[in-house]
Amino acid sequence: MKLLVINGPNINMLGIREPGIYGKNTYHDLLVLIERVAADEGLTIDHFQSNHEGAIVDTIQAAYGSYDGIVINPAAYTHTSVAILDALKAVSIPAVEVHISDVDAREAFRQISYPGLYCEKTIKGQGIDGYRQAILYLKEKYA
Ligand code: CA2
Repeated sequence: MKLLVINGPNINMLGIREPGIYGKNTYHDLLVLIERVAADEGLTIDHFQSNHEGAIVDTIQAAYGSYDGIVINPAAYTHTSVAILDALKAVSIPAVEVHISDVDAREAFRQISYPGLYCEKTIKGQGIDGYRQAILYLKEKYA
C-alpha cells in the first residue's frame, strides 16, 4: 500500500514556536514518526510539505493513479481552500485530515474545514500521533 502525507504552510516550523498549541515536536520528528510507522506496517509512505496552495493542488493531482490514500494537514488552507477540496474530489483518493491542535477549541474560523468536506475522517488534537492514527485508519480500511 502506498500513502502520501501532505502538510501545508508553516508545518515545517513545528517545535520552533507556540509549543503550548502545537507541542514540542519538530517537523523532523514528524518525518521520523512517519518513516517508523511505514517500516512497522510494511507501507510505502511519501511526504510533501509546501507553503503554497497551488503546489499542494499540483501534488494532489499528481497522486492520481499512484497512491492508495492521502493523509493531509492543509494547515491554514484548511479554513480557506476550495481549491484543495476540489483537487481531492478530482482524484477521488481516500483521504484523512489531521490537525495537530484541537481546532474545535480554538478560534471560530478554525472550525471551518473545506478539505474536510471530502475527507472521510478528521483527527484533531492528538499532536503528531494523529498522523500515525490516520495512516493506520487507511491501512485497516483499504490495504
Ligand atoms: O492544528 C493544526 O494542525 C493546524 O492545521 C495547524 C495550522 C493552523 O493554521 C490550523 O488552524 C491548525 C498552523 C501550522 C503551524 O503553524 C505554526 C505556528 C507557529 C509556530 C510553528 C508552526
